[in-house]
Amino acid sequence: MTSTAVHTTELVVGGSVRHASRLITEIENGSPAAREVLARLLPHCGSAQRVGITGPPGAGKSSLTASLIKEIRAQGRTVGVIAVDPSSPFSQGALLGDRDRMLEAASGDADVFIRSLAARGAAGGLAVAVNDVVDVMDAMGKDVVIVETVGVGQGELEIAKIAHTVVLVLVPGYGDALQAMKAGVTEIADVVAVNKGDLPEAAGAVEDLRSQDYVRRDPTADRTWVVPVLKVSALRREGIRELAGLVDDHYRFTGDSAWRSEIERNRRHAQFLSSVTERLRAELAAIPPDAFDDGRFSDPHLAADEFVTDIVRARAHLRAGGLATN
Ligand SMILES: Nc1nc2c(ncn2[C@@H]2O[C@H](COP(=O)(O)OP(=O)(O)OP(=O)(O)O)[C@@H](O)[C@H]2O)c(=O)[nH]1
Ligand SMILES: [Mg+2]
Repeated sequence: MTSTAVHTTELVVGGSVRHASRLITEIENGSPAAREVLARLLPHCGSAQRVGITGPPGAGKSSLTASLIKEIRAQGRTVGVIAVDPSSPFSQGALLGDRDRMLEAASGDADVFIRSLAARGAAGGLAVAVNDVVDVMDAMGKDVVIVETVGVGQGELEIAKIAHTVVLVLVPGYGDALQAMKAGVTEIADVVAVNKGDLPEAAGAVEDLRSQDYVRRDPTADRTWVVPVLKVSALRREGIRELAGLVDDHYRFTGDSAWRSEIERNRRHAQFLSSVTERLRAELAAIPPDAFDDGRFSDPHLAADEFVTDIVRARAHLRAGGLATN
């Protein structure tokens, strides 16, 4: 296995789409073999600019991503795209459409690598897979890695931990929904793109959003980033260059202080937590109903308390005495 892992690592770092695709499939299936390759890929990671594209269903995230791909390629930079499928089975058809649209943008271009990831199972599991696939594309040498995810609930918060820059895509005419989306602007947006700017209601939505100054605070220095609100139209390809420019501005801004290192550290921390959560979930699922025939399940909360305390105690024990021998 190890020699295969070394070989796969070399090929992926060399940019092989075929081997990267195969590895991503293994990651999706939760294969432990993929972990060995990922460990070897890590030293090759860290140069990709990670961009998150999120927003409500149908806001035009995929259309904007397609436009951004063209813009980034025109600048001579290479792109990886991860499209995280919405979990709703009703969007199956739309997903194929998404992919086709993006593939059209990338047609025949070896420097664009697009992968869809199925939002199977728990949110934690998805976060593990998305992060790992980001690392694969980073190690392949992609200059920019874009992650498109539907901004409903968990996905929206997770993308903020993965990306350097989160673009929140909103659309005019949402009414109350737009008000609800403002929470997302406050919490995660680094750049707001009001898409479908070709529609007459767009101007009002932009004005509404601009009337409040949304800021992100640099956790490492006394400075703030004022969240820009930009009107774009993926359909007419208007405002795309400006959008790409703002994403780069934000990326540079975080690079001008210790903020960037903070972002990297927070991402690895989140990745660690979701990896632990995912593995524990699998272990716990294997506990059968007759695991405690001593009747401990008669008070499930107490049983859980004892169980968790045991794990934490074992961990503390390891930390105290096990490190030197490890
Ligand atoms: N008028 C107008 N329509 C647009 C624009 N951008 C996208 N659309 C349309 O909006 C619909 C949804 O676009 P998508 O790009 O699939 O949106 P999405 O956010 O990726 O959708 P999901 O991934 O399903 O959440 C499609 O019918 C697009 O043609 C735009 O700038 N103007
Ligand atoms: Mg989409």
